[in-house]
Amino acid sequence: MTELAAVKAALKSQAVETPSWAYGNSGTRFKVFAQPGVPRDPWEKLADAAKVHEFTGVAPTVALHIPWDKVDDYAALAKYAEERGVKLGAINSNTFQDDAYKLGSICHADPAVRRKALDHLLECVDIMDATGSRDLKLWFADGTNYPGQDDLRERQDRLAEGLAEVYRRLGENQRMLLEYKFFEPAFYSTDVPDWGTAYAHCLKLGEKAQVVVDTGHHAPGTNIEFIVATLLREGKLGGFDFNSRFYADDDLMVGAADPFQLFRIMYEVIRGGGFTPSVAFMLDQCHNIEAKIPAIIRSVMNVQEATAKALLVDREALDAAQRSGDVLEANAVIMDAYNTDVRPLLGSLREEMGLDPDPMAAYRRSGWAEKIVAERVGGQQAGWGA
Ligand code: PSV
Ligand code: MN
Repeated sequence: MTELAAVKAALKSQAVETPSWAYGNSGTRFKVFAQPGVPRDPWEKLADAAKVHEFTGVAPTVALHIPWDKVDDYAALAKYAEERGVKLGAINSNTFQDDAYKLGSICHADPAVRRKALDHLLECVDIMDATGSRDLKLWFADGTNYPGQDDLRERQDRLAEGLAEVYRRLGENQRMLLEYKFFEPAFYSTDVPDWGTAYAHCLKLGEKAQVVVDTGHHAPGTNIEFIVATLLREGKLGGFDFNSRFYADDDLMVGAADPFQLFRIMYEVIRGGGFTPSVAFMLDQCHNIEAKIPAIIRSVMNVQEATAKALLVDREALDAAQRSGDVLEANAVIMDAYNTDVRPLLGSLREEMGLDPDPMAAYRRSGWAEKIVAERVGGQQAGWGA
C-alpha cells in the first residue's frame, strides 16, 4: 500500500460518535433560543443523526443520554436507528438534574441519595444490555462550593464505593468511561476534577474502567495532548468528548476555537496507537445559535481534517530530527503536516466512499432542513431535560 493509500484507508475507518443532545435545543443560563424543526423525541434525534452519517460517512453511532432519551422499547429504538444506517452508542448517565442532587450524587453525605444515584447508574447498564452499547459514560457534577462544606476525603471514599458497585454490574464486553471536569457546577471542589483523579479510580477498578477526555474540561493553557499521550501509555484512554472552548466548558464545535490543538491531540492519538475502536471518538457539543445538523456535520469534518493532517506527519523525518536534536526541523515537520490543505484529499476520499465531496453543500441541497421544519410542528421540542 502506498503511503497515501494507507492514510485514506485509516480515514475511511474513522468513526465519530455524535451526541443525541446536540440535535435538541440548548442554551445558556440566560436563554434557550428554540429552533424550528428540532427533534421532539429520541426517534427524531436519531433520524437527524442518520443524516450526519449519510453525508459524512464517518458518524455511524449516536450517544444517548438517560433520562433525556428514555423510551419504552430500546430494542425498537436500536432497530429504528439501524434501519437508518446508524447504531446506538455510549449511554450517558445523568446524576445532576434532580433536586435530590443539590449536594452531590454518589459522593453525597446521605446514603439515601447515594442509593438513588447508584440505582440510576445500574439502570443505565440495564439499558446498555438492551441497546447493545459498549460504553457507560459517567460524569459527576458532584463537588462543593465552600471550604468545610463536606469532607473531601470521605467524598472520595463514597465515590470509590459507588463506582465499584457499578463496575461489578458491567457485562463482559461493557466498559465504564469516567469523565473529569475541573469546575462547574461546583466552584470550590469537584470530586472528579482532573485526569489524575479519574485515572486513580479507574486503575483501582480494573481494565473495564477507562478515562474519557472532554476537551472542554481543562483549565486554559492545559496541554491536553500530553494527557492523551500519558493515558495511552498507561492503557487508560477510553475515549474523547470533543468540543472546543474559548473560556470554560463552552461546548462549541470541535476544531472551531483551536484547530491546531485538535491536530496535536490527534497526532498523539495516532502516535500512541490509539486510533482504534478501543478509543471512542465522541462529540459533546451544544449548538445554541447555529443550525444543529450542519454544525455537527462541520464538527465531524473538522475531526476528519485534524486526523488527516496528523496521519500526514512524516514520522521518519520527525524521528530523525528529534534524534539529532534539530529543534527547528522537528517543528517544521509537524507544521508542514498541519499546514497541508487536506480538503482535496478528503473530497476525493468521500467520492471513493460514494459520497458527495462537500457534505455541507450536499446536506443543504437535500431538503432535510426544510422537511423537518415543515413536519415537526406541535409537541415538545427536545432539550436538556427531554
Ligand atoms: C458535562 O459538562 C458533560 O461534558 C458530560 O459529558 C455530560 O454528560 C454532558 O456534558 C452533557 O451534559
Ligand atoms: Mn462531556
